[in-house]
Amino acid sequence: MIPDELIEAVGNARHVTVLTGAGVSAESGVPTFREAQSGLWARYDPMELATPEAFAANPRLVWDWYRFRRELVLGVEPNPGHRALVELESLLPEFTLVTQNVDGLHARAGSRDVVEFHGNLFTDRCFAEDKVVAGQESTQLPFCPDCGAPLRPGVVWFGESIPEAARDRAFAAARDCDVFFSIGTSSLVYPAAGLVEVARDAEATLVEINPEPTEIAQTLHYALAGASGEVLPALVKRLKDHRS
Ligand code: BJW
Repeated sequence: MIPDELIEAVGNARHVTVLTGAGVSAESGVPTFREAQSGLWARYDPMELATPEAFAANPRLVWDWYRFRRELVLGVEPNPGHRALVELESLLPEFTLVTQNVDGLHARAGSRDVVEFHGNLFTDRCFAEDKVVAGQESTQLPFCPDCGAPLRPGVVWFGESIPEAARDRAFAAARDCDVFFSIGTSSLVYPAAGLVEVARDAEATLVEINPEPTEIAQTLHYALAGASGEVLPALVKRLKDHRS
């Protein structure tokens, strides 16, 4: 299932860059962004809740959704895919992990330096001044202690810019790598979906891991059709066998 040539390419790589998406957390029990929501949230489309317009129109609804998700994530654990990425990092000279996920599960698994492209579910930001503020858990609508404006979750919504430091690091890592992995993402949301094109221009080996090959799969060097919690541990094992 994993070709020898790919193991050689990863084994000989100077710098590997990995982009992860919601699929990597699916096996922990965190629903992906584009699968239908269940229970209380079944009638809401995440694409319509994750916008500044939705927050301005109904902050209570949007906060209820994010508080529900905070609780959900606090009740789950990193899975073998997250843990395999920690091990992969330790086997390579240079490794950059960029995630679109806001759930913090890579860090909880032990990844030391995660580029959080779409922010973090557990931080709060001031809706007026856009700065991160120490949030306080509350059932009320939280307000900025400095200016009194509403606080909002510290994530990146549609139509908003990617935090500059994360964007710069992610694009530099895509430009600099010799193997680029796109794992558990539908590759539909930009600018994250543009990283693979930057890596292509840099002549990196391009790899996707996804049980449902995406629209870009055919344009990549390798599309490994499977769950990240199965394919990544197998890849790490093959890499270690190859080295011994
Ligand atoms: C498994 C699995 C298993 C299942 N193992 N895999 C250029 C062209 C067109 C549009 C744009 C463009 N540039 C910008 C835009 C607009 C917009 C955009 O991209 N829209 C598209 C929908 C077309 N982008 C933006 O607005 C961005 N801002 C920006 O560019 O600012 C400047 C600008 C603004 C306006 C116009 C032009 C420029 C910001 C994007 C922010 C995205 N934010 C969200 C919400 C975060 C907060 C939250 O979580 O609530 O980020 S949206 C959502 O999508 C979330 C995710 O990080 C992101 C990506 O989703 P992901 O991770 O790919 O998840 P899914 O669910 O889509 O896919 C899961 C995959 O896993 C599937 O493929 C499964 O098969 C797979 N899977 N089980 C492995 N076990």
